[in-house]
Amino acid sequence: MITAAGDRAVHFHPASLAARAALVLRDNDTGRLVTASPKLYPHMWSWDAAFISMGLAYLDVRRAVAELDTLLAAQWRDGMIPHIVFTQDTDYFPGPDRWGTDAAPQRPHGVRTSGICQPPVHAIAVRRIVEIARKTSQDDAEVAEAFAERAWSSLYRWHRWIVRHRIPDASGLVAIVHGWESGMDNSPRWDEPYAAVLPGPDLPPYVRLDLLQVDDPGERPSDDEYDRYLWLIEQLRRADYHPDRVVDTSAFLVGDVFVTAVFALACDTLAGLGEELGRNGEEIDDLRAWAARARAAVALSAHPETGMARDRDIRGGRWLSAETIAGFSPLLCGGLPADVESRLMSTLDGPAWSGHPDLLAAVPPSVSPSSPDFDAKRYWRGPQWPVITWLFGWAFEQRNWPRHASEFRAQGVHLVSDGAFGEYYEPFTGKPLGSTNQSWTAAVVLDWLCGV
Ligand code: 2M8
Repeated sequence: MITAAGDRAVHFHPASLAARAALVLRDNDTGRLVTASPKLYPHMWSWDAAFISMGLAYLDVRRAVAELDTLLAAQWRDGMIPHIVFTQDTDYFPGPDRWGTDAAPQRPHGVRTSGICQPPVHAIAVRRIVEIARKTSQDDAEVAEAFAERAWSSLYRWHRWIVRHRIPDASGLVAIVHGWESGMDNSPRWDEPYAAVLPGPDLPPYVRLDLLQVDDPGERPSDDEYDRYLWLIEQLRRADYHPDRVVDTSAFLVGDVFVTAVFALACDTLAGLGEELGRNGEEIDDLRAWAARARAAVALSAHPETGMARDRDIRGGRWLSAETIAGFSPLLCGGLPADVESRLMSTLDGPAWSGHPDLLAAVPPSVSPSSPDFDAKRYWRGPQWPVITWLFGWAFEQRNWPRHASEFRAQGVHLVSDGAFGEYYEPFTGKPLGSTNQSWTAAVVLDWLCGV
């Protein structure tokens, strides 16, 4: 097993860093799936699995494909890809019993899962696996293309589920019913909507296990936040996880600009893949139309001068404007007028974000250090996340901004060069926080260092 380094005086040479990243993925591999991290997250998470499969593709394309096959085997019968696929491990809370999804009629058979979803990055991973495989060998290319062929319809159904069940209001934004669906669990983006989530006296008691796995509870969400997370699960259970009833009854319903931008990117990516594979024209037209609508919704949410995108509290009927990385979502998917877009890019490069003079690595923190909400070590409230840096860098490549893409790659590598594969990093000291040997960090490091 690889021991985490995490000493900023140590800088691994790229070849050793890549070798260590490969070991992290191998050590976290249960055979059926790679857990999100060794202790804190001993199961498969949906968007982690997508990034992990990309990293695996550099090691073994068949193993990469198997990872996504495991995830897709857990797809719900209505099309939703669940946010957690559980292993037998009992060290994570809330586990499958607390979710109570065994009673949901549309659950998958033979596997236990949570009952919500996460950002739809999967088509991006499939695209990347095909690209990586095509550069390695004819055999790998055939394996990856055959997988893309069989995964395509499942991903189309997943995207259709989002359109049918998660675009509930005129903003056109993809809505989430739990902060965990955003992937950015305790971001200040959700402070206002969570303030309106009032846990009932009948919230069943529980014990947090996550705090046992970190050095400092200040790196994780607070107990108050956890009560709200658990209360929302209670509401989802009571709605039997029926997709429309959930949207009607959840105390938390927010149009998420980041998820919407990812959805736009993923729809276009899946459409492009479908064209290559000779798929049905109508489905490809659907995907292109969904991408255009999502891109327009992100642009519409943006502040007309700064270009910063805003989430929409659908329950509360108001726009939200916390200064977080999600504000830059229009840079992921496009859609802003050119002058506004270039202002937004300058803000990202500027002193409140990646250009802050005290950052160890010039990549954007999850919250601006100049915001009153900033907390340098608490999870999604300030630390830098390698996986988010990767996603922006990848999108910049797609958008034909190679200078920005390569700067994000170089600075991302600088951030993780201590070899600890932190889940997230304290932006000024570069201290790895949360879990070490986090699988998706190892995966994006492999793509940065071995990318084609
Ligand atoms: C974090 O979320 C889980 C809940 O889903 C948790 O805190 O217990 C988030 O960072 C999420 O984005 C990520 O997918 C997951 C596993 O890495 O951990």
